[in-house]
Amino acid sequence: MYYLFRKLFIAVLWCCCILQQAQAQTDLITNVDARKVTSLNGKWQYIIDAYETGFYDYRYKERAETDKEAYWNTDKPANKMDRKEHGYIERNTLNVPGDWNSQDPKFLYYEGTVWYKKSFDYVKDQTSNKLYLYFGAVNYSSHVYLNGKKLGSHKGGFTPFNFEIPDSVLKAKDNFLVVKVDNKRYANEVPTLNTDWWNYGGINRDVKLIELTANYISDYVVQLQPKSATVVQGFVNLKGPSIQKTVSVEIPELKLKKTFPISGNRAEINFTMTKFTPWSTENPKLYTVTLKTATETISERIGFRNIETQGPKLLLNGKQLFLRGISIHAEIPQEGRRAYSDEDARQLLGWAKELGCNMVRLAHYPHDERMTRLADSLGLVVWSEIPVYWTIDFSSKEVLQKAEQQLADMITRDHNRASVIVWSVGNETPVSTVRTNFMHSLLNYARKKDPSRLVSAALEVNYHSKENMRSIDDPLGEFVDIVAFNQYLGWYGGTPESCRTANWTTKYNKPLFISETGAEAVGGFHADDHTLWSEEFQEWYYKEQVDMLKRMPANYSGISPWILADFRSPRRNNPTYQDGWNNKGLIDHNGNKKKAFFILKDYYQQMQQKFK
Ligand code: GCB
Repeated sequence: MYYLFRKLFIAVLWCCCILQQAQAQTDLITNVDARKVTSLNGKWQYIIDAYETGFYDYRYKERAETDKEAYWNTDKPANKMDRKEHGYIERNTLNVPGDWNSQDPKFLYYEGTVWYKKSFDYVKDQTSNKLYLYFGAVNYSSHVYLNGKKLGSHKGGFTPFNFEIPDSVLKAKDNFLVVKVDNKRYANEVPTLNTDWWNYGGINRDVKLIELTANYISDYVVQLQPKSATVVQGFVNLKGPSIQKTVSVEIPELKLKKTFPISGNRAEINFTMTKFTPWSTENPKLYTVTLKTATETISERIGFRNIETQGPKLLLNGKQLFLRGISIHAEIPQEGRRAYSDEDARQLLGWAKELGCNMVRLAHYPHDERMTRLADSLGLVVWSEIPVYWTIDFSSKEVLQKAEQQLADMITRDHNRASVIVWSVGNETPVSTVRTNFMHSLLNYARKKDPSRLVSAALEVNYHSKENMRSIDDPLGEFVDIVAFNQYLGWYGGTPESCRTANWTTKYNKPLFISETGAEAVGGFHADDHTLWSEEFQEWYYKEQVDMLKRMPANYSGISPWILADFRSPRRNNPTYQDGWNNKGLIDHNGNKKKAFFILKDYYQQMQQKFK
């Protein structure tokens, strides 16, 4: 009997944990900038804590909340005899947002714990209002404390999260906010130990306080129903005591106002829009959409468009779309750092526009929200991805849950962005039954959460020496909407001439997309085109690739070469030509365009004419 009770007790506890996790997930507040926001960006003081002394005691036991040696507790000695072995000081500050690696040479290769501290004053407008602390992204895991109390913890380096600040914890003056940030890599995390990008640690995106009314809109979708050109379908989710009866959706430019009943803190949205201009890459029309409840009004600019596939064709608003893309890392090459600002987004997407792109692949993880918002207004369609990269532990349920969480948060943050057309669940994952099941679950998860967009993943190519045939027959192709693959013919294997005789095929009657191709070149290094690492070699590689594209199967629907700009990578250790950089960029460390940039630009001009 005792054992039965014990089992029952454990089962109940487990259920509570699951419920709590689900709660944390649905809690993500969207369209944060339309709320009452106070930025906590700026200088934060820090402590480097390689041994995690602030978190574990000398027996390596997690410190109690009240432990005065814990780094979330005050660093001020109470009196002359109070021994303090930690302290935050003006001399040690980091900019937030921003990775730590690029801010001081001592951090360049650092992987471990850094404690961040910020003081702030805050008085709410109304005592009944709720206050949240919002992080755009912290890489990788974080524990957040305010005035010595733990607000929560989070894992995942590229997705937003928020914690409520209870009234009992908030002070009017001098709040002591501490965040433990740890970017150590682990085999059972997402991404895993091995990637081809710099593991930039830190509070890499904006930090905000968000004040909301007691009952507030946490999330909503106002988007065209799949396959419909006129029906808007969606929902509004509210949080807090269920006091609201209705929510209205207004689009003043269309003189449209619809009211929907709220039941159980949720309203289902459904209405028809006739005379409106759909969002497209040529005309990225956005409308101001306003949501109103009795206590809250929030607006944002939203575009309405339809994306679908019909057999081998990709259609935007019913018209065939050819993707003139480029892959992008969230990195500013001239400074070798993570991108985090409006100016950064303008630089990266501005370069993509100069190249003649109508599409960007935001690799290999969700980028800053600024990127998808700017893509909305520039008319760039977006492929958005989670860092399920290479050799994730596909056998682990726990890893699958972590990947799902990142997928859910990426979708929730951006599901009103017209620009985002594809949710990608990963990149170059090695074929096996466990991996296919894992990836298939993620595809299903994304589809269920957002039926209005396409799902995909970047796959690998199978080489058959007979007839020099390269085929895309990864079993995951069965479950994706777009069959995407990476190929480096002429760089990893063969010379660019190999492109002339290569044949391509796929068994899937779906749009075929080349999610990567590329070769390295050191910006400013000139030689003949048969000299590896020279701009001329990279130019030749692109010429041969472009010629080969003419012989792609009929379902070939676009390409996003690797990559817009050079980026740091610890895997790249040729001391003469790499020195810690992957130089496949079409733009170099100084922001200069390499010769290959113009080959791709020419190709895109031709393709734009062809698909007019
Ligand atoms: C790939 C990966 C990408 C790498 C690239 C390379 O296939 O998807 O993350 O950076 O190749 O440069 O090798």
